[in-house]
Amino acid sequence: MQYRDDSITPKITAYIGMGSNLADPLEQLYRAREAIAAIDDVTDLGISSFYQSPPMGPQDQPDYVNAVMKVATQLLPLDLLHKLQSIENEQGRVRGERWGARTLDLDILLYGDQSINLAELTVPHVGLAQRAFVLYPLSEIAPELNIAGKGDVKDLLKRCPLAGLKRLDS
Ligand code: A4P
Ligand code: MG
Repeated sequence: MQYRDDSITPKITAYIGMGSNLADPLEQLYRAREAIAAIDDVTDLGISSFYQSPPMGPQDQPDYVNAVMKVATQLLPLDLLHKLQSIENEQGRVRGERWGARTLDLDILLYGDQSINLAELTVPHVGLAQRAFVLYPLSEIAPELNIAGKGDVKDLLKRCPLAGLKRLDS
């Protein structure tokens, strides 16, 4: 954990992309939300509806369920990433082939308006502007969002094919 002074560190609004396609995906996402909300110094500011979509990447895997969660935090980006990776591991994430099936995937989509280019962390998340399973849930909870260098979420959404995405009844 890096040093910081809580009295001067502002709270950052971050958006976390959540995905699962194994071992009861909806249940995985419910559990993940609770685990994220329980991280010290993370406040749950809400979650989108849940969306089902066919896999992007290898096709020999089940459909995914995705959602986007909004949080406020003073955690530094890498500290937040490591907390999210611990939650993935606790929920049985096994890292196999890239874009392969997983019990839980937690991606930092946005961290305030910061651009981060580290070996371990790219923010905004690389696929953000092209993926229906990210843009639809994100636009639900942040319809007025502008993503630096990419544009308004509303406009990105208009250009993004649905690709089989369906909103699940809650
Ligand atoms: N990493 C870099 N930037 C970030 C970030 N912003 N948030 C690094 C989280 N991690 C980030 O991730 C690999 C490495 O990315 C991490 O070690 C971290 O340091 P991973 O979760 O281990 O592997 P991955 O998820 O298989 O790879 P990748 O490239 O992150 O895949 P994506 O972009 O997460 O896509 N189809 C549907 N329908 N729905 C999905 O949610 N998801 C994927 C995975 C594929 N197909 C899908 C879906
Ligand atoms: Mg990932």
